[in-house]
Amino acid sequence: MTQENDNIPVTIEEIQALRAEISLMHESLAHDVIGHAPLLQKVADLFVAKGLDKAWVEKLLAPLVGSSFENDEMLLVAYVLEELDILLKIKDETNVLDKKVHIVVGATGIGKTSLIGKLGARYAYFLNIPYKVAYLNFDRQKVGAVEQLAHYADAMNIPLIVEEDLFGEEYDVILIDTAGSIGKNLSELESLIDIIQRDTAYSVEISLVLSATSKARDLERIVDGFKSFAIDSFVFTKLDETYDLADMINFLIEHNKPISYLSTGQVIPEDLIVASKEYLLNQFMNEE
Ligand SMILES: Nc1nc2c(ncn2[C@@H]2O[C@H](COP(=O)(O)OP(=O)(O)OP(=O)(O)O)[C@@H](O)[C@H]2O)c(=O)[nH]1
Ligand SMILES: [Mg+2]
Repeated sequence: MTQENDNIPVTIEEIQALRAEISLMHESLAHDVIGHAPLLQKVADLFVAKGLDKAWVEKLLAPLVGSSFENDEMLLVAYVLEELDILLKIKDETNVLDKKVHIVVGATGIGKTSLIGKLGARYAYFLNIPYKVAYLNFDRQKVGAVEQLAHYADAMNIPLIVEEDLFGEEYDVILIDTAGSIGKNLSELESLIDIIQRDTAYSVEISLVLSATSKARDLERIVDGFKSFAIDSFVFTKLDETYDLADMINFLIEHNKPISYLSTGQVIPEDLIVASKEYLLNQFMNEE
């Protein structure tokens, strides 16, 4: 290589292409290495059969060839679980010391309004401190959308407020329900968020609701559809409808964002749990 060549500026695209190439080489190397270590191969196969991303598992296990772990199956399984435990992020249920507006977004029929119903009851009645909670409906498209939330509001004695009430700052937690197909209301919701942040004392938290029954590519498509929002946490619903949490776990690892709640059924307010690594990993390992 001449001196001149050394000075040619490298573009971002070239660096990205090199990275991708190195990553591919790394993957195939990991695959070869594991292929020569029967027990590592067995443990890799176990997790791949459970649905974890093959390249991810192989890259994780390959460096253990020749280590003291190599001949201990239980240790190898524990090692992968430990890594998952590190990578999964949980959003602690914050003490609502500051006033909070919690906006729930997500695809149609995923369980947003049910979640709002459950969260309202939780904050108002089931925590150490009874928070002053209100519901607000931002679903301007679906006929009957207000009625569903109004029904929960009625049943749980939680007020259903309108946007102007945000300025009264009377509540600790305001839960905002949105339309599944935010579509043309996207900019309206964005400007509501701006107004809340600028003109009220509330902080804004946004959760993207996803279904544990959705396939990997659906999850990607949905998260992409909501990328203009600063998503604070994911909520997964319909955990009662599937035993296979692999797509969800791969997704959480890939996106490196915390999960806050899990919805485990249709019963309001009971079928809601605060997300935990123990629960997710137990479910993942004990699928049947
Ligand atoms: N099995 C199961 N069903 C659920 C769960 N959460 C919600 N559902 C059901 O899913 C259906 C849709 O729930 P909604 O809460 O109305 O969903 P949504 O996202 O508000 O729907 P849109 O407003 O139409 O976008 C209802 O029949 C709920 O009872 C869950 O965790 N498990
Ligand atoms: Mg709804």
